Amino acid sequence: MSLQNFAIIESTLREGEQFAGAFFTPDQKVQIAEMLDAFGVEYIEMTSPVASSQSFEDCRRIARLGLKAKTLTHIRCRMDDAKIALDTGVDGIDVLFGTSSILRQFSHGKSIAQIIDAAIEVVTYIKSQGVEVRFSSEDSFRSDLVDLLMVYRAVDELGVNRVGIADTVGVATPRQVYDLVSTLRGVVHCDIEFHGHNDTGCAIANSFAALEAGATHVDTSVLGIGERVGITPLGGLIARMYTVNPELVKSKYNLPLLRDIENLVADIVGIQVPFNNYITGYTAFTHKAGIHAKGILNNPETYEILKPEDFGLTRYIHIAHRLTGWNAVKYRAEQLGLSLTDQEIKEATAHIKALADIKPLAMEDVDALLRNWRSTPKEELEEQLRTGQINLPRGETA
Ligand code: HCA
Ligand code: CU
Repeated sequence: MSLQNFAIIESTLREGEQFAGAFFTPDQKVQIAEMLDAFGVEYIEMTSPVASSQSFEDCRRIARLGLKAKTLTHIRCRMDDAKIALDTGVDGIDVLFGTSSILRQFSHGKSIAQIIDAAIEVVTYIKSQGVEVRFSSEDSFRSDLVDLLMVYRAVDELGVNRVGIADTVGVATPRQVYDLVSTLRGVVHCDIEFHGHNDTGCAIANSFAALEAGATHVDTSVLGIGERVGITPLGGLIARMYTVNPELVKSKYNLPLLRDIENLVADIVGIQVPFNNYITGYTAFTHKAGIHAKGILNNPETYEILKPEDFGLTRYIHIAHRLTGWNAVKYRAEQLGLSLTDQEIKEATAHIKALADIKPLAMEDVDALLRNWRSTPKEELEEQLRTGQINLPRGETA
């Protein structure tokens, strides 16, 4: 059910600020918030206003922009934090408390009863001020299940909008997430949010499992930036959800903006978009092996589950290598406006493969070869290859 009705809590301006390389100026924060809003995320979460005076100012400024997205900030379960958060004018407040025994022992030193008391005070107060409130338990997967459910039930009875499950250390598996969210679904009436770290590469799968089990909200950040290796990446979650219901995802989000948002954030925090990034990595729509290229040319769905055009992107068929096939070479010749016979294409393909066995080829080399194929005697090319002199026709180099 939630797979058809989910919301993104975009936390680049909160979790993302915890990324080692992140420093956002006030104007950059506004720029990121506006782009995320134009993309269509339902919520934008910002660093606690208690963190610093600039954090307070930035939070207040973004809360006043009049974005379509709801603005949230993130605080500890304390009355003084809650009062400051309310002064920023955000639409909602995400409250966090650690329930695991390790955090209770080594971090805040509170018992479960004390946690519930603090939650009652803070949640009741925030609710009385008419803003949304979420209560989340840090390190949920290393918390005792009975403790966790007691806390969630207590805050649900107070009328929180959401409870949150946080895989703070990235330890959970999709099955564990599914089980915990399913159990929680039977205990609380409110919405359920999932926040997952990616230390073992499970963040997207875990978020998806949470939604399958009845969660309603997923936290993301652009390119997944956050504490350590970060959390569920926005683009990766979008790719996952698109495969379930492309029309829904296209109607909710302005997909062609994804690449611009990623480039903006990558630039600000000084990283590259990975080559194999979901959707926008530079090889995400590149097809190489002859069999793949042939399939794609006949029907892109043979090897693509995402349509590049839905994201404002184009596919690329890579033919300058020894795994290529003549269908792909023919397609390229047609793109170049050349009218070679199938026999000529097959010969040219054999030649490309022979050259590519010796050294890497560039696309320009192949294009030059195709353009000159008929005008260059075959024997001459064979001679060049035989003598190890692999310069291409017209002085092009291979
Ligand atoms: C942290 C906090 C948090 C909070 C998640 C949430 C986490 O930095 O430890 O509020 O849902 O991962 O637990 O990011
Ligand atoms: Cu986190």
